[in-house]
Amino acid sequence: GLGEHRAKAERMFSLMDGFLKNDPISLQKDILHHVEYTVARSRFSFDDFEAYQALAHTVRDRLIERWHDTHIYFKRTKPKRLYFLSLEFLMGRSLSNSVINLGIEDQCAEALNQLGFEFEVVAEQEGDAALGNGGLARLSACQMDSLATLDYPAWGYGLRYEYGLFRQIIVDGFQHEKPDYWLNFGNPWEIERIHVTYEVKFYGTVEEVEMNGEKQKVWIPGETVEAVAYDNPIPGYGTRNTINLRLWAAKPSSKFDLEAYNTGDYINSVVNRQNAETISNVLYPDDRSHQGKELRLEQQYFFVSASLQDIMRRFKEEHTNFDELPEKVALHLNDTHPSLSIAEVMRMLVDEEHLGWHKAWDIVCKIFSFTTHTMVTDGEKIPVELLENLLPRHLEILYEINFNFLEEMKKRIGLDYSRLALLSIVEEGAMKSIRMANLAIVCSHTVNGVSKLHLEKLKTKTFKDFYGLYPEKFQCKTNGVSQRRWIVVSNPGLRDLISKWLGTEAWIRDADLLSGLRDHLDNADFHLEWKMVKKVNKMRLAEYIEAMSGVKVSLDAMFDVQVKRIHEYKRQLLNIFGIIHRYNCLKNMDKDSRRKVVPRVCIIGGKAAPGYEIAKKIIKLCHAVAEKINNDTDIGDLLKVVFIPDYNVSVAELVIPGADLSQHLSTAGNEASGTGNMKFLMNGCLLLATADGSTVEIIEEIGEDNLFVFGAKVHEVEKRRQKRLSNLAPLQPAKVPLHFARVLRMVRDGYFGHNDYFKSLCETVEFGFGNDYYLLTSDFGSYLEAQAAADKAFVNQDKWTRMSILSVAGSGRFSSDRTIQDYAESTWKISPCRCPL
Ligand code: GL7
Repeated sequence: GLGEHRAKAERMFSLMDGFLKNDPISLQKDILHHVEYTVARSRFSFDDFEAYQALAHTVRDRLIERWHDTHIYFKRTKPKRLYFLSLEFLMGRSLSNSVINLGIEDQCAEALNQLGFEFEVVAEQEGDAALGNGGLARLSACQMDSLATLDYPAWGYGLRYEYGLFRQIIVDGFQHEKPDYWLNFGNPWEIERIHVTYEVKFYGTVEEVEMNGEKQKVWIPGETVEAVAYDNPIPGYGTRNTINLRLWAAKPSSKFDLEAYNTGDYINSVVNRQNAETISNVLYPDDRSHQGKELRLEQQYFFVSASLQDIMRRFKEEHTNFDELPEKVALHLNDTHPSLSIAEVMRMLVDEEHLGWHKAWDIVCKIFSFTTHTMVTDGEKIPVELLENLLPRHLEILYEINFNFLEEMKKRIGLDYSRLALLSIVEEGAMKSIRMANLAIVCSHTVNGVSKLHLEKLKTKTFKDFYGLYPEKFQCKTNGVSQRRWIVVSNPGLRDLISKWLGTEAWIRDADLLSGLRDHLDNADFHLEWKMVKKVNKMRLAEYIEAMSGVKVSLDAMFDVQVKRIHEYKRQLLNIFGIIHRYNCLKNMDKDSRRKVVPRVCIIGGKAAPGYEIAKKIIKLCHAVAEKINNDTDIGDLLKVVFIPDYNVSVAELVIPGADLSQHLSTAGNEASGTGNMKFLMNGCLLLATADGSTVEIIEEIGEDNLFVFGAKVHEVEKRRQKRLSNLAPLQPAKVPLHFARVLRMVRDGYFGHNDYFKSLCETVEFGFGNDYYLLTSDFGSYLEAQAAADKAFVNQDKWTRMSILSVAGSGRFSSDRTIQDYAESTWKISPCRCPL
C-alpha cells in the first residue's frame, strides 16, 4: 500500500544521508572517493587530469540529483514540453559552466586547493565536446543553457557523434584534418541509458493490407539499427532546474541479420552487424551544405526516428487522446536538418495510430515550428532516388503532403504553374528532390529568422512566395548568446568588475541590468579597473599565442581578432589584404611617422571545410603573410600576424576576452545573424564590421559612434554587383582602387611565395576572372578608413574605454535568455515550470 511505499522511500532517503552537501570538506571527501573508486587511482597520488576526472564525477553526482528532481517534477505537473531538435550542439567544456550554474565554484576551488590543486589548471584538462560546426551549433548550446536557467520544461535531442568536428593541424601553413575521437578519455558528463533504446528501421518495401475492411499502407522495413540514449544534464543558473540533452548513439540491433547467423556465415554477419554503428560515427564538417549524401540521410532519419519514438512514448504515458498533442508538445526544427520529423510524425499517426490523414495533418501543423539559419536561397535537398531506397514509405507520405498542398494552392492562386513549381516541396528536373525548407515552411506554424535583416530577406527574397501566402508565420527571433558562458565562465575578471559596480550579480540571470554600467561611464576608478581587466586577459592571450606559434607580442599593441569558420563570404581575405596594405604603409614611413603608429597584433583563426579549396588557400596565405611580416626586423612590434590553430569553443573563451578589436566582414546580406559579434561585444571588445546580420541591431543598440562600420549596405550590394558585371564589357577600364591592385599584385607575383598556389585564390577577386562576387574591391577603401578610425580611437584611451563600456552596457539585448523567452511566449507557448527546492 501507499504507507508501505512511503516508509520504504523514507528509509532509502535516510540511508542516502539526504542530498549531497556542497561545503568544501564534503566536496573533498567526494573527490577522494571518486579518485579511489571511479578513476581507480591512489588517493595519495593523482595528477591534474585525474583530479579533473574525480571533480567532474563529484559535480556530476550533484547534477544527477537535480536532474532527477526536475524530471519527477515535470512528470507530476505535466506542463507542455518543448522538444528542441538539432543535429548539432557545440557544448565545449562542461566543468566550469556546471560549477558556476550549480553555485559551487568557490567551494570547489577551495576543496581542490586544500588537496593541492588549482581549479583553473584542473579545468584546463577537459577536452571540448565539439558535436557541431560553427555558429548554428554553438547557438543550440547557448539556448539549452537559457532554457534551463529560465525553468522551461524543455528537452534537447541530438546525435552522439563518436568523432566531433575535426581537429585542425597546421603543417607548413597548410591545414590538415585529424579525427577528433573525443570519447577516448571517457566522458563524465553523459549518462548511458542502456534501457532507453529504440529500433530504427531502414529500407524495405511498402505494402497494402486490409485492416478493418479498409486498405492501409504498411512499411515492411529491411534493416534495423538500435538507438541508445546518452543523457547530458544541463543545469540552469540560480535555479534547481536541470534539463536533459539526449543524444543518440547507433548500436547493432539484436535482431540484426539473424538470417546470416542461421546460414552459417558467422564472421561476416558479425562484421555486418558492426556496420550499424557507423551511422552516428562522424559529424559532417561542411558548415552549410549537406547535399545528397546517403550517410547524412541515414543520420537524419536515425535521429528523427529515435527522438520521436521517445517523445511519443512520453506523451502516451500521460495522455490517451492525440487531440491533446498540440497542447502538450512543441517540436522545434533547428534548421532544415531534422525536417524528416514531419513525415515521421505523419507516419506514426496514420500508419501506427490509425488516425485519418486529415486529422493527423491537422495535428502535425499545430506542433512544429522552424528556424532557418541561412541567407542562401538554394537550401537543403534530398534526392528522391535516395529516399525511395532508404525510406520508401516516407517518400510516399511526402508526395501526399505535397499533392494536398498543391491542390490547396491551386484553389488559392489558380493554375499558375510557374508559381506552383516554386512552392512545390518536390523539385522536378534532372535530379528530382525534396526541398526541406519548403516542407518545413508548409507544415510549421512559425518560421523564424535569426535577425531583423535575415527575416527581411526571407520575406522579400528567399521565401517571398511563401510570405505572400502565410505572412503571419514569419517572425524574427534575433539570436543571442549566454552571458553565463561568455562572461561568467570565460572572463571572471570582468564578471567581478561588473558585479562590483552594479552592486549585484542579478545580471547573470537578467542581462538587461548590464545597462546600469552606463551610470559609471565617466568614473576614473571604473575606467582604471576596466583597463586592468583587459590587460590581464591580454596577458593570458599573449602567453597562449607564444606557446602556439612562437610569436612574442607586445601588450601595448591593439589585439585585433577575426575568429570564425573560413568562408569567402566572411572575407578573411579582405582582412589579409588590409594587413598587407598596412605593411606597405609601414615600409614607406620615415622614423618620425612610425613613432605615431599604433602597434597591431592581427589574430586570425578558424577551420576550413576539408573539401573547400579556396578556404584552405586563405589559411595558407595568412601563414605566408605572417612569415614575411613577423620576420621583418625593420617592422618589429609595429605589426605582427598570428594564426591561431584549431579554433574551438575553449579557444574562443580565451581569445575573445583578450581582444581589443574584432572583425566581422561578411558582405552585407550574407551572414544570417552572426553570434561571435555578440560575444566580443559582451567582453568590451570594439567591433569593426559591415552592416550585416545582427550587427545592424548592435548598431541600433549602442549607436554608430561606438563601433567601426564600413562597406556596402545590403541595398547597395546588388547595384555594385551589376556594375561589376557591366565593367566586364570589353574596352571598359576596370575601376580597381590603386591600393587594392598593388596588394593583389604582390600576392599574385609571389611576394609571399607560392604564387602558383595562390593563383586561383587571386582570381576569385580579380577583374575578369572570379568577378569578385563578395565585392572586396569596392569595399576595400571603406575598410581601410574604418581601420584608420580604429587606430585613431585607440590612441585616445579614455574614448576607447568609454566605447568599450558602452558595448558591454548595450549587450543585454543579445543574451540568449531574451531570445528564448521570446520563443517560449510567442512560438512554443510554454511556461516556466520551476522545480521547488
Ligand atoms: C548560421 C549562420 O551562418 C550564422 O549567421 C548564424 O549566426 C548561425 C546561428 O543562427 O547560423 N547558419 C549556418 O548554417 N551556420 C551558421 O553559423 C553554420
